[in-house]
Amino acid sequence: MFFRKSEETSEKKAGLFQRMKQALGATKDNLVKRIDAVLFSRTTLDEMTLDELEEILLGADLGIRVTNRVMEQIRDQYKKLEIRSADEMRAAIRKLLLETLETRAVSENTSAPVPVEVWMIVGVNGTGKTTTVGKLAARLAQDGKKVLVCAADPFRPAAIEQLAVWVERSGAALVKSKTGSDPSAVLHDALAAATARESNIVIVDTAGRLHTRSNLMLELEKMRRVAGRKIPGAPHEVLLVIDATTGQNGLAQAREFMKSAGVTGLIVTKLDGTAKGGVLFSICQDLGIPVRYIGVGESLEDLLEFSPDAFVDSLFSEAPMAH
Ligand SMILES: Nc1nc2c(ncn2[C@@H]2O[C@H](COP(=O)(O)OP(=O)(O)O)[C@@H](O)[C@H]2O)c(=O)[nH]1
Ligand SMILES: [Mg+2]
Repeated sequence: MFFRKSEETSEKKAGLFQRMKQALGATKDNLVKRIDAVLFSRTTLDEMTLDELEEILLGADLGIRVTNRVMEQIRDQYKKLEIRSADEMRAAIRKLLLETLETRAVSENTSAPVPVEVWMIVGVNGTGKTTTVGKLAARLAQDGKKVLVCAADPFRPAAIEQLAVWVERSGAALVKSKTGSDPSAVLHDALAAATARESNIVIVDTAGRLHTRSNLMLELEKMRRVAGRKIPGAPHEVLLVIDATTGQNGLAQAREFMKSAGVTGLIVTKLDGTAKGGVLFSICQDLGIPVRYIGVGESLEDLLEFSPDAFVDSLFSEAPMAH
């Protein structure tokens, strides 16, 4: 039994890596294949090569800050003759990009185990919060956790119906708001239900907008206070969802949430739908907190745990084709 399980695990890992690779195909074409085309199509590396590389990084939505940081170091290593070949250049870029993703964790969670963990999922409308809540519920339930989902976005009844189907299918429980009711009141009910049912984890879906942006931020703050009063240390995670297809624009919106929502981690969605997945490097560097999960499709199993190594490997793993 034990061996079977570990076999299954490594098989599962390989499957997950394949799924990530497939989802990142367009980004890979737009970033790594173009880097390879520039590096391996000529016999010498020169200033023009460096300029072209810079353009590729910008074109793949890595943003000015990441591009400048990477290119400064590449130019420096090139001048010092530490980089002398296309292979060395490719390896240096890969290493620098990996370093961009290695953000430090906000706080190492060393506190005593709590009876029930509360995770709030926040972000702009349409980024994929509700979908992600459903995926997370399924995932954590599969890991043997007793999950309760709190649907606290009062403005999207149709979305709640969809969420209800997923939550039910995954064996989790759902506490939902009545249209127009106060999200904090729903959260209050959900936390009471979680305590009564001895749930291990509550995942809270929130609204992406209320009447105004500042109203939303105030409501999120209120929800955090309500959670903290009912359960020690709650919310234990506030995960900000960012839609990769919105690029640098989505990053600007994310900064607003960073200011007041107490964000502890990131979830980057829709990486399957864009050639500009390079924005993830920019997100990591600019926001400085860890990406926890990535969304790679619209179905229940399309949420992967994020690992910097796996992400960079899935972009760079294939040897460059001869040109
Ligand atoms: N391709 C793709 N679509 C996604 C992903 N995550 C969410 N979506 C889609 O994005 C749309 C908005 O999602 P929703 O969860 O309602 O966003 P919310 O407003 O933040 O709650 C839906 O059509 C989802 O199917 C993803 O990882 N990949
Ligand atoms: Mg929603």
